[in-house]
Amino acid sequence: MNNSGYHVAVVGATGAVGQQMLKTLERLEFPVASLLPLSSKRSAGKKVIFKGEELTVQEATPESFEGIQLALFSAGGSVSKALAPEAVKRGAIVVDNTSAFRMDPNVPLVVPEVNEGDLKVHQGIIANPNCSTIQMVAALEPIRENFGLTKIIVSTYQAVSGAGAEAIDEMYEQTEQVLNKQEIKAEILPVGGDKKHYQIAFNAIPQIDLFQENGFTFEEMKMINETKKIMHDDSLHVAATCVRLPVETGHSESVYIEVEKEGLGVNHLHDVLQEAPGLTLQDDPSVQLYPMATDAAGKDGVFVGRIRKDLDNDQGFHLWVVADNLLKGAALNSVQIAFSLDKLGLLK
Ligand code: NAP
Ligand code: 3JN
Repeated sequence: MNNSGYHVAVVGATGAVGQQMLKTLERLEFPVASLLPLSSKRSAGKKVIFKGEELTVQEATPESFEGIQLALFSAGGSVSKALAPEAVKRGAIVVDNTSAFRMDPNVPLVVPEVNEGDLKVHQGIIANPNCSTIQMVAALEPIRENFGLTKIIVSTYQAVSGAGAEAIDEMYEQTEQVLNKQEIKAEILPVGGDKKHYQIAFNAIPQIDLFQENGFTFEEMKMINETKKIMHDDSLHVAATCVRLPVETGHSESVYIEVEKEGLGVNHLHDVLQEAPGLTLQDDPSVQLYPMATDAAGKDGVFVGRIRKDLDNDQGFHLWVVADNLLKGAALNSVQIAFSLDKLGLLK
């Protein structure tokens, strides 16, 4: 394809995230010498477009990674567990978009604006955090850095595209079924592997991923554990409630925080957020300016608004944080990790 750049494989190239990975590598002009799109047997032989060229999708096998320098994985945790070590064995660096390795102490869990330095010590696999975690830590890190952070309580309003291409189809099909007064078929959401499925059209489902023994869902536990790991603070109090909404793309979050510093005003938070890389402050109630999923969809970065000081706690603040879950929440963050690896001389 090209003599300069890296030999890159995208595992899950036919999926909702994988498709965005191809587009983001192209759009941000990551140096790609060759691109290998991989999927399951089902999609082998299909075509994907990269830089105007039709590429044939191949079934992912251990041998697929011969000669690959960078492998971006987003084909589910079981695929990553089986194939990421095979890619590493063959000399590739893996950026894994699943939860398979995120909490492994030998695996850096990275949002470049927050903890790029963690990339320096790795054993071949770098983990991309959960989408809901990424946008929250990107928004809170400048506050933590400047004013300290002791507590986070977050409620999410997550788009269906976070649950994959089939969940997007299910939302549109059910919307037509409701409007046409037909029987509603629910087969995917809230989570493929659970006993019951519920209507997402015109609904809000307070379950993302499977329930854990402590009553939190796995998505909620990902936000809690990943945030502490990325911010290097086990003593940080974090609680999460994750909810699925009938929005196609763009996760929104209502975030309550408590800071260490006393006597701050909203203006102090504005000042640090305005300067922060990858963040856009959209906060002006006088002109009804605040972030919304429909505006954030298709855009890079994280949008923050509705910042209020708590009425009872001097150290408490409320924020509204929105981002495209397939871009900053997944594909863009993975490609930014790849750029960071390149910049730090860690890609061979
Ligand atoms: P999706 O639209 O359902 O796509 C799944 C992709 O994985 C497809 O390309 C599929 O290929 C491929 N795949 C499935 N089984 C495979 C196998 N055995 N070997 C190789 N490829 C296989 O799902 P998605 O929304 O893109 O999400 C994919 C994964 O990314 C999720 O499971 C999750 O782990 C991760 N993810 C992470 C975030 C985040 O928060 N950072 C957000 C969303 C997703 P076929 O076309 O052959 O089926
Ligand atoms: O539901 C969302 O909005 C985000 C979903 C992420 C997701 C979906 C299936 C499996 C993940 C993830 O990245 O945390 C996983 C997983 O790998 O555990």
